[in-house]
Amino acid sequence: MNGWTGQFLRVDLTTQTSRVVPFTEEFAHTWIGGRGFAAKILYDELQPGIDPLGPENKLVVAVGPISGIPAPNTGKTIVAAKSPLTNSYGDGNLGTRVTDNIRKAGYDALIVEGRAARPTMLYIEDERVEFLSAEEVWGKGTYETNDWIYGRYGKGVGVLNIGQGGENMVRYAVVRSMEGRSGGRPGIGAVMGSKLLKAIVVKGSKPIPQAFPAEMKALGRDDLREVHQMDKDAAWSIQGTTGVLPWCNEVAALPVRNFRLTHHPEAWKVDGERVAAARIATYGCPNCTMRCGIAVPDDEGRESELDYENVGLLGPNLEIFDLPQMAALNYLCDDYGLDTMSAGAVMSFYADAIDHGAVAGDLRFGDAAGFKKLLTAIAHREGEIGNLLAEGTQRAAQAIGNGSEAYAMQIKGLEISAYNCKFIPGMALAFGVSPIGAHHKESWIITYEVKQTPRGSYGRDKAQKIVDLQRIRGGLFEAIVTCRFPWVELGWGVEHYPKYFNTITGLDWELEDFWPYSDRVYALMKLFWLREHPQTSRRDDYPPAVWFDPSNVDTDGPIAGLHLEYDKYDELLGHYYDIRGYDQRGIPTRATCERLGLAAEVAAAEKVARLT
Ligand code: PTT
Ligand code: SF4
Repeated sequence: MNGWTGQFLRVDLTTQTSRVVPFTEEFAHTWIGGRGFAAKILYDELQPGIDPLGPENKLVVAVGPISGIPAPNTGKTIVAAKSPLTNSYGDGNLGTRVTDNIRKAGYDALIVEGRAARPTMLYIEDERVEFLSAEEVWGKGTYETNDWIYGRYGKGVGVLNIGQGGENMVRYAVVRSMEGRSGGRPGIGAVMGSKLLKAIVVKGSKPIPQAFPAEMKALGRDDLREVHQMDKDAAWSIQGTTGVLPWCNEVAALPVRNFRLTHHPEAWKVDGERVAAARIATYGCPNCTMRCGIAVPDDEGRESELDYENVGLLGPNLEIFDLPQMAALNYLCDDYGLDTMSAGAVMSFYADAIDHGAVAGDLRFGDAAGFKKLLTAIAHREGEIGNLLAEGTQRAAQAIGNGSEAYAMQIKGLEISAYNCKFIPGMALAFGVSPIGAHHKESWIITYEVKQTPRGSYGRDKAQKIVDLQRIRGGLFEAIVTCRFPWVELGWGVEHYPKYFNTITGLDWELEDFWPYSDRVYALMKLFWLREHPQTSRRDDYPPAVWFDPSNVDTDGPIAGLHLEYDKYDELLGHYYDIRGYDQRGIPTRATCERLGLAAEVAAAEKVARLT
């Protein structure tokens, strides 16, 4: 089968056994790879209601047909499981040398089941699968663990590992790879920890099956060169994603003080220019010339790799405007293997709850030393507060009560990315309808909305734009599994990707042929949600109450006095459901599911939940 190895590797940590599972061409063409494979496997194999941190949960590591092929930015891999934060399908996409190694080892996905009896490192080299002791690095951070693995196997192997956050099952622990990549915001690192799986190491030696390898080699080489030139012209990788911060500040979209404020006069102190000036190293994923991982020294001189999301949520949102201090929080998240975004959001929520008198405490916004101590307590689940905040913002707010749910900045259990949507209705909706919780990755409509439309409008065009972007971002890129940044940041045409896909698989797909696939996988993620949350309503697709609150409006700047409106948001949500063919609870109708080839999946959902 060209383009796919045609095989998964199923590994059982409880019995320390493994077996190769073949899949059909029809399966490959229906689910393509990456997120499609992961969502389908988890939907079929997990019983509804299982504990995401129990041995019944499964970890899926999946690549797509383009992953690992020398072409622009193809070094990405999906890590997925039932999320401990959302209790539904969760995944993340990280740059790693696992990507090409797993395909060269002969697999398109790993399915890891059960729970090891003691801390374990899984070693996979082609057909060889070993269950090795990881006791020596259990309790250690991700940097030391990574070095320990490189010391044994060299730097060419693919590594996925967790830190103390994952070991202690902090619900927003991530999976780490290479020197600075992280993925799996919805707690995929915690799932690894629950299985006592400290690391996965993959090494492969076989060629990746391709229909036209010589043509792909030439195409990939030429396109890598072109993207590199575009990147140099745009000077994009000098600031990486941190370059967007001044714009967010200027248009009042920055999260400041637990999203209370939307801009701050000191924000420039942690912006892209300051990050570029402090840069001491640059990192990138495999097969990437854009190299957006900009590292700066933290307050102890340690390399800390920054992105806009990390800066936004660990800097302004905690009112920390000192770059080395903020970089120290980022470094700790990376070493403990905690999601920077959720960690920043949960700490800002706690400081806000203290501020409001909802809970007693002496932590204040701006107290970098206090936040550092708190992060360490969270990663180790130390003390009542460390343990509580390790549960994530939604659960912490439920425990604290006293009205704190209104400013718990999460949707469906996942903390909101660093875009303050107090008066950006389309982006608020994009967060609201993201099937994995409030992640910007599914549909980043904010620039279209702020630059090209009346910002406060709630027109159907915005719902349509969200669907269009979801099809490309959450659909196409997460299925073929490549980085979307050449397209997002440099304008590298999305039509290049079917070209790679066809050269590798020998198929003849147009761009539009990917949309039914994208719609299928979005509908499946929603059915997953429904099976786990049978009482779901459209309220699950709403952002936090503070964005609608007239007493929470800005008093100055471009959106002074403005806020979201419930009835208009609800109408926009209705448009989204309508375009997608979902009912008014936000669930795909039976007719929609059947049209997308999901008849069996709907039947499975109907066993536990009512469809219209
Ligand atoms: C991603 C999320 C993001 S999205 C960021 S910054 W971004 C945060 N990065 C973290 C980090 O770093 N350390 C840490 N301990 N936690 C972190 N949490 C946050 O995780 C990432 C890049 C980025 S940087 C983005 S937008 C793009 N995301 C892509 C995507 O989702 N799909 C895709 N096909 N291509 C993408 N390209 C870009 O990749 P999650 P990475 Mg990450 C240190 O994984 O779970 O999706 O969360 O993967 O390899 O580090 O690349 O301004
Ligand atoms: Fe990785 Fe950044 Fe390159 Fe994308 S642009 S592949 S995230 S280094």
